[in-house]
Amino acid sequence: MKVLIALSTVLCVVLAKDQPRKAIVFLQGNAGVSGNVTISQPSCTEPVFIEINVVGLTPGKHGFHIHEKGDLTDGCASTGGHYNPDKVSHGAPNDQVRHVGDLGNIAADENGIAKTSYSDTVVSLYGARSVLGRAIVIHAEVDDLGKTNHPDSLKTGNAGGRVACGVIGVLAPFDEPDQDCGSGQQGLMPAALTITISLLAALRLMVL
Ligand SMILES: *[C@@H]1O[C@H](CO)[C@@H](O)[C@H](O)[C@H]1NC(C)=O
Ligand SMILES: [Cu+2]
Ligand SMILES: [Zn+2]
Repeated sequence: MKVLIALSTVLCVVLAKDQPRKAIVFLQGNAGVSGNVTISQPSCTEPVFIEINVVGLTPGKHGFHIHEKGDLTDGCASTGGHYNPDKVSHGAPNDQVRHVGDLGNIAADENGIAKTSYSDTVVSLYGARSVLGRAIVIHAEVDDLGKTNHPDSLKTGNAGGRVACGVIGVLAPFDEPDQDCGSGQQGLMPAALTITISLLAALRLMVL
């Protein structure tokens, strides 16, 4: 069993051949909120590390999401809904069921500053589900994480208006092809993925 796990991991790493990626988000809004977010990922098989620096917020929690479009034509209003390629319900960052873009809340102190960092295993800078080119949006209110009876709870977390946003752009330029951990489309990747997924499925069956 350990051999199988090792094999499937090696297969993914070898075929992915990825370099580290790093993204920058320059946050702006009409409400005096500004700041930046960096998203770093050492390889396609490792979690992203998100570093957040925001000023000008009202004290307390604010919904913090990745929205599907990097379109700021109409300010934060034109960034679309939460990035949700799986078409599932809104949730908390640690929930099994969540939008890819569901990063929960950031908390501003009494001076309106939110400075924090954490890892996330769902967001990725690689492949078909990469968040590069999409947007980060900060909301006026707290994201209820899909846990209240409000009609919007399982759609948006009822986090209110959009006070700042920015496009997720490339910070560390990379030039390797955009091979994918999860749904490759070219060359060896589909075969490798099928093998990896079959191995993992077999492991699941053995465990159950
Ligand atoms: C993000 O903002 C912080 C605080 O203003 C600043 O120190 C940092 O250099 C910024 N990061 C980038 C990558 O611009
Ligand atoms: Cu949002
Ligand atoms: Zn959501």
